[in-house]
Amino acid sequence: MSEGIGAPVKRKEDKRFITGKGKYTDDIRMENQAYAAFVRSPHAHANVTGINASAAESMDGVIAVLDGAQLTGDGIGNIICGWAITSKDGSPMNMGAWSALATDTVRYTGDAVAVVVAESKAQARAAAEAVEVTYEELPVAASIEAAVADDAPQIHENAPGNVVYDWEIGDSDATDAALAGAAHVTEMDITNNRLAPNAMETRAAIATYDEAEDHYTLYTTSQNPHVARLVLSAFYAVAPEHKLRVIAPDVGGGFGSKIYIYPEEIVCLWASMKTKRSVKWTSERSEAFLTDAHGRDHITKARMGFDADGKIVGFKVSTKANFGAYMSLFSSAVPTYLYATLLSGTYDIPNIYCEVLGVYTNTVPVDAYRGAGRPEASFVVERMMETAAREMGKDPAELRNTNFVREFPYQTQVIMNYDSGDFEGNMRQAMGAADWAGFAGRKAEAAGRGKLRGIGMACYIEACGIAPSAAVGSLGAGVGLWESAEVRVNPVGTIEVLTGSHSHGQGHETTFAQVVADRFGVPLDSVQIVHGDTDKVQFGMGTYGSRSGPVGMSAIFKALDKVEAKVIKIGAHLLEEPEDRISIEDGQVKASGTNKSLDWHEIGLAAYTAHNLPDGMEPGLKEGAFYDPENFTFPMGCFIAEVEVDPETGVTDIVKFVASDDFGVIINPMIVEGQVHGGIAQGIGQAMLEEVVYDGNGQQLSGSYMDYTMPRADDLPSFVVEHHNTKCTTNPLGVKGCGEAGAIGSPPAIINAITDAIGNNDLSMPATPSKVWALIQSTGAKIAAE
Ligand code: MCN
Repeated sequence: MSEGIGAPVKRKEDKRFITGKGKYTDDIRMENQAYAAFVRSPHAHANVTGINASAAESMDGVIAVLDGAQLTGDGIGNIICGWAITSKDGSPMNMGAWSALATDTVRYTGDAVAVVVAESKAQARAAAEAVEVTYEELPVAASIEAAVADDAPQIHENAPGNVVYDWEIGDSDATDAALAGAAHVTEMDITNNRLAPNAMETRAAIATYDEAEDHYTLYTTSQNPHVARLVLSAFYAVAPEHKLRVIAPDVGGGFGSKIYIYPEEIVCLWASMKTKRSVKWTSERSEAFLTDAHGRDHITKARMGFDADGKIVGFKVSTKANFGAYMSLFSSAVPTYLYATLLSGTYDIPNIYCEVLGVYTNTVPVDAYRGAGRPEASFVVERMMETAAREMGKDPAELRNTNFVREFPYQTQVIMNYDSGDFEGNMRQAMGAADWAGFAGRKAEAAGRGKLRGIGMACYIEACGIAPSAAVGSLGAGVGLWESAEVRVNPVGTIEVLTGSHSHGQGHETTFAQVVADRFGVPLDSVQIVHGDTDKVQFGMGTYGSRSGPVGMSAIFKALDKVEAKVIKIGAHLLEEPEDRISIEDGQVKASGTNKSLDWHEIGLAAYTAHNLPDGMEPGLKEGAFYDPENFTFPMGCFIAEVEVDPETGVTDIVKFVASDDFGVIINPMIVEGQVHGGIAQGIGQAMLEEVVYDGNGQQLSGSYMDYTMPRADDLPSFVVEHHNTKCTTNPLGVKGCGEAGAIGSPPAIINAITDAIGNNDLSMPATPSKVWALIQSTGAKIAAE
């Protein structure tokens, strides 16, 4: 079946996207719509001592100026964090209050204080500037170091020392003992730089309150509209769940940053009720830098011990994670259950211990960004492996090979249970494609041209499709992490699939349709994927953590099982043959051993005319399913980067980048390759170019594309993407997620390559030319002195 599972069909959705016909939130125009502009704090930490809106209120076009006192007065709840983490001492995490509009105190530059609703965007903005807010400035802690210092200002009253939690996993004593007896211990201080997500479409919302129906509609740039509806109604009390419709239409990328329910959506809904107007807000790019949740921002100390044969005996990690000024929706889980649980990497490590200190700072909240915790884990593990190999004089590939997990299922010391993989197979494939063996010759040739050539490897593993619901619930998650689907076969045989996953660039309209086309042998074009609307789709948990393939498609698969069972019954009845002879192939229902068959549409018609169905069968052909995974899926792979560094300037050129991934069964190889390309580009961006920088006063110095460097095509080489797949054993399709892998494996591969080239392990991300140049100077000076 050329359009089914495994076919590299072009994306169905691209017709509308590449012809400019996509319909994004900002494209929605409501009758009687007004515009919101937020009054934001210019200070990172201050008490709000007064708000004078009288000048703004009298300006042209201004409908209302609303502030935090009115918001809380109307009973709108504080913003929640959905995963409760318990500290070492058994105490719950310290949640500071976060009101969608600040009441007494602002805690980061950009914190919203008030909103102006006006007839035009320009009028709203002008009036927002005219709102006079008086502040009493407070001392600022804009970094982890500043927040944990003895004299640090207190950011939330109920979080002494700015500590959100002090969490641990693993066996500390056993790990200490293993490290004490190790033949070699590698120690590193590792920083994971802070990133801004930068989806192409900035966040936007348009909210409408229908007074006659007492009903709200919110169009929003969301990765999970059902979760948004649930949280908005259950926790923020903006509207009751059955009276709130949330629609996430076409969404131009999210990368995690559109999972959360931000203040602006809450305020637009509330303001639509207050003003009886549709209220629209579209973020400026500079507003996005200030207010979209950032990613990463860890400081880590790690020690890895080896025996005389190079076998890892223990791994001890201590991490400090920056949460920014408030706990965003998923944030607490990122440096704990999405990070520390991946610290076994692809290796059999008998003793692991990790402690994580989560801290508040006067910066925008930090939450999941492509990979969420797993890039940080993979960076720590793979930098340690490479550095250890160098220190012990071992080949980094062979050191990894000595330690690979080889038998499955494999229970790590940090919760995860890997179901499948052939880690050495991926490494050998990548080494072949990268011509690992020929590197010495290329290095010598480059040296002849005055260039420093280096090669670096990373064997990442990650966990996708976070699951099962009962397990995550026992670890503190406030939601279940299943997915739902409904498959509707229409009377004419066309098929609609309603899914709780949300596509914002991942090509679900194509790959999900391929799963259906594959099952029944129907044309891809006869299958329509419906998503992103709480009034159409029964329920859903949305898209993040590369879950839509393993979890979303598995829900569809289960619903297809039910549809198939009914089709077989109808076919058997109509063809007057036993059910065990009936099969569905190439869009036909056939009875084996006979020449009897029915076209696919004849089944649909029979189901809905209901003139001749088996006794007792309900008419119609529509089935739903909820799928709760029994385990995560564990995509893994080996990435190899080869770089040339110009010692005169510190400029690094990536000359080759090879990826060998294991994604289980692949539904659409072209879409998967695109996902890997995008992920690698983001990972290279983190490794070489991107960093959010705050100054000591909490002012963001990297708040525009003049200061924050996104990777561009000419920063990237042509990637070689290979696969060596092993089927996932815990979901019906055998699929492992692919959406984050590139961003997880590439930063360590790049930094390992650059540090190999310059002969200095002490390189932090982003590896900017000035940093690399300075290290070359200090390495050269060190060598000269020796
Ligand atoms: N797929 C496949 N075969 C597999 C695995 C996946 O054909 N073995 C297909 C899936 O059917 C889907 C796509 O690949 O069409 C990605 O699937 P999956 O890995 O399950 O990831 P999700 O669909 O859940 O997407 C989420 C993931 C994440 S977490 C981030 S962050 C990210 C990413 O996807 N954000 C993206 N890729 C992105 N791509 C775009 N363009 N924009 C974003 O915001």
